[in-house]
Amino acid sequence: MWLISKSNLIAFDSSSRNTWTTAEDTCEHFGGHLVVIEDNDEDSFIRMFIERSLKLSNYDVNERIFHYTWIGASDLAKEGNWLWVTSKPVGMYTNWRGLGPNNAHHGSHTEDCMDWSFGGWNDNDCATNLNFVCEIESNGIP
Ligand SMILES: [Ca+2]
Ligand SMILES: [Ca+2]
Repeated sequence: MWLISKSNLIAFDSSSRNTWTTAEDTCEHFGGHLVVIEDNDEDSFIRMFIERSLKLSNYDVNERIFHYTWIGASDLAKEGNWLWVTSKPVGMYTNWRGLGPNNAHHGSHTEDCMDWSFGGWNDNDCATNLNFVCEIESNGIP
């Protein structure tokens, strides 16, 4: 499913789950990147977009609070230093859920990749297979 947001294209495929790095590679394959959310308007748009996509695919929206989706930020380069895939720092606008990133350990992994849910953003294990949202900026469309 593709939608226009502020002249950018947004895509979400509820049937496809990947690790964060594979998700980013997939978005780049289409000339974009994992979605970057820089203000409340964009966050609201993504919420509406994911909700609509899930409904179209008959996902049980009652379970939506548990539905985590990769978006384009990580602290892979330096722990605690959250950057969007566009290299801009995360910080002007944030919507962390709970107390924010906790870098919780799952086995040998830490949490360095950002997921989005209806409850807000979270740091998650980058190797987790999640749905993801791509964004193609309008100047990236051939
Ligand atoms: Ca981390
Ligand atoms: Ca976490």
